Amino acid sequence: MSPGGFASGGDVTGVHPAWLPPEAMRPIGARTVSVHGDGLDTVRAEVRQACDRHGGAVVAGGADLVLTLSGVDTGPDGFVVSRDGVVTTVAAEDPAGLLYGLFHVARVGEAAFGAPHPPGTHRPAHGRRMLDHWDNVDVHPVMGQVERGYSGGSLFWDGGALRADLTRVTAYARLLAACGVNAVTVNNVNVHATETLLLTDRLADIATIADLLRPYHIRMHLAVNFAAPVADLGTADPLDARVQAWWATATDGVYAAIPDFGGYVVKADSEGQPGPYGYGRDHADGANALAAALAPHGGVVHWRAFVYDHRQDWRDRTTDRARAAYEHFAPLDGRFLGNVIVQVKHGPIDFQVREPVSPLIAAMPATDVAVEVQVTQEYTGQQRHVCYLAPMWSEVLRTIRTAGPVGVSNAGDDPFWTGHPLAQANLYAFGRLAWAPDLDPREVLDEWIGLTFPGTPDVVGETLHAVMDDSWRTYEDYTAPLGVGFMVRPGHHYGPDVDGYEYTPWGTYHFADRDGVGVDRTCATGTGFTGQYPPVLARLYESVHDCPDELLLFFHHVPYGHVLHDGGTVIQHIYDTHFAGADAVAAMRDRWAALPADLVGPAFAARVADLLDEQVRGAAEWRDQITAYFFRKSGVRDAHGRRIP
Ligand code: GCW
Repeated sequence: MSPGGFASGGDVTGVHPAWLPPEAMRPIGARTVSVHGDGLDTVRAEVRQACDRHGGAVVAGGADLVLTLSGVDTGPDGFVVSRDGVVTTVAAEDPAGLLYGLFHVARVGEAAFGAPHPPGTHRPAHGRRMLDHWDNVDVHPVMGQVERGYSGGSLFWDGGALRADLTRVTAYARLLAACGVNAVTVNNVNVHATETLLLTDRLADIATIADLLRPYHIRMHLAVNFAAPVADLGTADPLDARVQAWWATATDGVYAAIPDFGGYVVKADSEGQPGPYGYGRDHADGANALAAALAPHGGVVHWRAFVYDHRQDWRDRTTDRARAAYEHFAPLDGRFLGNVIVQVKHGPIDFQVREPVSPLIAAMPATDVAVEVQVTQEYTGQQRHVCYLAPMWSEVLRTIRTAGPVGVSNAGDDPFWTGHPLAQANLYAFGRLAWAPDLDPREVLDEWIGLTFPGTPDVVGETLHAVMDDSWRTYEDYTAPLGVGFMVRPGHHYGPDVDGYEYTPWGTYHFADRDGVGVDRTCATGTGFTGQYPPVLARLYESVHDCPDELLLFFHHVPYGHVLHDGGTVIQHIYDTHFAGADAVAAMRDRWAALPADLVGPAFAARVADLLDEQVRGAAEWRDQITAYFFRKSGVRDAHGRRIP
């Protein structure tokens, strides 16, 4: 049977494969399995289904695979796997750990039943591994049902109401558990009027979703509007006792409906959302008011640091959006209550293809910090372009130890879950890197391939690696030279527009003129942003000679003839990478076309092929606009004499 025929993520008809289709459970289901312990309903149901399908049996003792709750010392969610020659044993100290252990066996496959090995312990690097959905309850007139969503509608909401059929929420929960995610928000951080009511009048809706997530050990969090108390009190001043009491009462109500509720996510004083500045208070005052209400219940506040001036004057060269998060938050270190987590975008600006790591992450030693990455591909091809993001996230997550990553989800009600079928790998990789940041992105991709297309010939994996491994750098090649970002069409952010944002209030990103390009963010002559880094990095970025090439134009304004570490000039690099990037995309399309469609299922193969056509078109447009723009600015010809329009 070809994988295209599988229902995925459980038995959901019409949905095309994601990881863990029933066939991927064969290593478990074809054996005898015994399960020991209480609170293991989900584990038992998974095992029973797998055995029903693959001919194995659930037995009381004497099994090939023993799954047991016992006193092993793994910590929450951890598990221990051992094999003594004939029996593979997975032991965990809590039911979540045993579920993760079961999915681990599915991932490892037959190898879990091979040579004997001593107990190996698996523990997540982070206790909380969270996905945020930017889903609107009402269809927003500009942003639609899902803000920056490229996968159809919301899995949870449909035109103002909770979906009538929530079958796919259960399937989604299963997929998330199988990659390690254990916390989810189901509404947009831009909390509009209807969504504000989720906290109060429409609590039953989120309680219903929480009930579906719970069997897979996923806790519900909610994005809330800082101004929610205004409707009742006329104020949301976080230091006003009535406001604090309002949050305490509302939060008690939430926990009465959802006893294991995780907490709140807040976007405040950002892009028009209300916040503490409106009352002359700061972000610690704001976050602490909500944190105090959650603390008695064990909940947390994720308070976003994405605060900047989106009404700046492009003529003013001292304002630098990159500086903003640090300026607003670093001085507050030490003032947040213990259950506040400051949620920081991985780069200082906004999920661009290439940014340095945000200096704020290292600047708050006394505060829990979560790093936020964008799984939904707003700035990385909008799930029309292949862009496997694990290599980018891995660079950040493996070097920085924080409270736990947060990803903006890319899933929706699309039959492939993620619009572009290959974008499923980003969702999977987010969960795996949140669990184990040191994993090699190529191995993570191998896992996704193995779980999505179990038992297929090697050519499937080879093709997927060829198309995906370097796709992030390829996307960078044709869109964002040497750290320049935001050359996108304003509003929807798809496709090239070099000056689209250059003279707008949202920030200025390339400063190209006839002599040179790049943003001078040095302390010596620029905006001083480099000074926000710890000394070693500050020195590295401050020096035009030492700054890594890929970030050169993020930190420096240089002449077009400036020579890079590889000996080429900036302008020639811009030409070369754009031609090479567009060529690489054409090669990706050819490679995909050579894969027999039935190996991945005809629908899957066709959707990827269609989207690769669009990526080839899009990459050529990027190449032509960027090379033409910089040729016209600089007057420097391409050393290889290629055609620049
Ligand atoms: O990059 C921007 C997006 C907005 C988003 C914002 C944020 C939810 O364009 O759509 O709003 O980031 O992260 O809050």
